[in-house]
Amino acid sequence: APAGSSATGGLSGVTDAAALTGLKTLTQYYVVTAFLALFIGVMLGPLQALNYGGVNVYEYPLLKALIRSYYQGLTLHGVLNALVFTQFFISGWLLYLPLRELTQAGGARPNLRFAWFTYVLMTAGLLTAAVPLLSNDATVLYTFYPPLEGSPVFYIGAGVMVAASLLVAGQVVWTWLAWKRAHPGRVTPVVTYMSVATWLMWAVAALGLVVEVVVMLIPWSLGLTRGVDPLLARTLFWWTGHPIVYFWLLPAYVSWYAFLPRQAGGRMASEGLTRLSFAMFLVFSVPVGLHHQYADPNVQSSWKVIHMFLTFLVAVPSLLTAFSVAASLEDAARARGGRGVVGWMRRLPWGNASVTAQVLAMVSFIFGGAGGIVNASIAFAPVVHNTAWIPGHFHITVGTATTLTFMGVAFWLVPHLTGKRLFAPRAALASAWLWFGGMMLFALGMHWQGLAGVPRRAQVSASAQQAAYDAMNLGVPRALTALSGVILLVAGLTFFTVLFRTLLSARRDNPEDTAIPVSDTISPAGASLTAATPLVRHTEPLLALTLLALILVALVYGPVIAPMLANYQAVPGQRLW
Ligand code: HAS
Ligand code: HEM
Ligand code: CU
Repeated sequence: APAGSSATGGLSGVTDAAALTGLKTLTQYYVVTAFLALFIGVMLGPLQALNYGGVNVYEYPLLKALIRSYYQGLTLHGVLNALVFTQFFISGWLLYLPLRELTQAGGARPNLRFAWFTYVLMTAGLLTAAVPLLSNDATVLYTFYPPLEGSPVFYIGAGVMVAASLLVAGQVVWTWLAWKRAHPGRVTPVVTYMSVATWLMWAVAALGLVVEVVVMLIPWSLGLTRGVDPLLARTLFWWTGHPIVYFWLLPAYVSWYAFLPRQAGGRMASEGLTRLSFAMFLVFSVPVGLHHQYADPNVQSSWKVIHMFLTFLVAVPSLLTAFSVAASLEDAARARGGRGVVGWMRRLPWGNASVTAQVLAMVSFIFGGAGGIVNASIAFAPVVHNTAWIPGHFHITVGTATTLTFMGVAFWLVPHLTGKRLFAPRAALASAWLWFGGMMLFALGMHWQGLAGVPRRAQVSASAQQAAYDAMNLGVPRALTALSGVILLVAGLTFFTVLFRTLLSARRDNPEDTAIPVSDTISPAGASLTAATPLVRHTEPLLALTLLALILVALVYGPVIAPMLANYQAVPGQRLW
């Protein structure tokens, strides 16, 4: 790599090697903060699973001293797991990978000072939001729908966190553009391509939430406005709320496409197809939010149906991904001597905790994705909406496809970043199977209860609701749900023991310190754009695709939001806890 000055400014004189070492330390901070949040969040989950097993543990004095109510616990669980863990992990992962790849390709260098600034800002946002969450002043659940009104400190902290993530997005895009200027006519390396596409998608997605929080919720919770319009707030929330699930999923796809094949002994199937999937996510992830609002009044059904069809369209790149990653796993297993139509699967390296965790995460996602298609179908939605089916759906998407993939990644990433050996690889392997088994049972129990009509977000085990719940005769799914909570507690404790013992070990003797498992490709894209296939050439201009995404969003949200603005209903806040 050329030793020239930093293309991102501010760091001339620092060598590439020193910049990469600094980036490793920063990434470690992001990843460890993420897992600390997950640790607390996951410890609350089994209590909720017991609730859906008919066992109320929220009256125990010890627990009562820690959390005031079921809903304070549920708010912490949703926020820490789905918002904090994901955002910190992804900000580290999708900052490190592209900046490292671009630095190694030459002509671009990370601006470490700016990168640290974003980490400090994000952490400051988290600590700010944590105060009202812990003091029971923002028990508004992770969706914070108005007119539920939390402390302004919560909305400000959350807003700062999101702003920090957008600065990470900015740094990655900026560095990529600097690299492009230094290498005209070159094809963007594939890991950077996937990362930049994900960040650009998130930038378009985040607009809804930013407007909701900055223009509506913060002034309102500070008492500067009389009220807010709940319908408009929900619409802006789901503008971001659906694509945020792809912001959680695509970083897992990066691993499935780029690293898992090498770890399993095979190759990525096709770089062109990989780029096509990410380009499709960039364009189609956002204009689908109404599939969370089929039950909302005052939104025209025709727009709900249009969002439904666009939802089916955005399932296509996931189906492409299923094909591609299955092909690369088959390539790996056959290279290891696998035979037969399905028999090859036995030859995957099932002894490797990182591979096993990720393959199991994929298996869970087959069911999670199928359930998503059911949710999205406007004819089925009324049966499952607001029932226990929905937590069933998202614990095998974000709770497993994403989380178990990130756990599997951590099994090589943490040793890579720290130079420390993975503690107890067999315990790591056990934690992956326990998590997968626990979540599949959880999903079975919760989907089943949902079909029977058990509501989500309900303390069904509390005395006021217990009789009605008992009368539903759901012994089997209730038992499955309670049992899954216990299995998941064991899984979580095993995983965190492995992780924290690895981090706390004094020895830095990991022989694979520098290895990132980058896969070769069966059909590569090549280096030069002029020689590349039309697919590669047309998916390369990510900024133009972002513009296309913005136009599409304006087309399908403009006519939905305009009448809401024209009929703005200022509703005063409520505090129900
Ligand atoms: Fe969802 C609600 C529809 C994907 C998360 N979703 C939620 C909520 C969350 C969530 C958190 O349309 C709750 C929000 C709340 O609190 O109210 N979802 C979908 C659809 C998809 C989908 C159509 N969801 C996700 C992902 C998530 C996630 C991804 C997180 C990461 N979801 C909905 C709808 C609702 C909803 C409605 C609202 C429900 C309501 O009524 O409130 C699609 O993107 C899914 C496409 C996926 C596939 C599967 C592809 C399979 C792959 C694996 C292949 C495996 C292999 C393994 C190769 C088509 C890629 C091979 C194995 C070997 C052994 C070799
Ligand atoms: C909600 C259990 C891990 C994200 C729930 C609910 C249960 C539960 C029973 C439904 C509560 C209700 O609707 O009243 C568990 C267990 C876990 C676990 C036993 C593992 C030990 C996770 C993970 C994530 C996650 C890893 C994401 C990374 C969520 C979210 C909600 C939720 C976003 C929705 C909160 C809301 O409705 O406001 N969890 N969970 N959970 N869980 Fe988990
Ligand atoms: Cu959605």
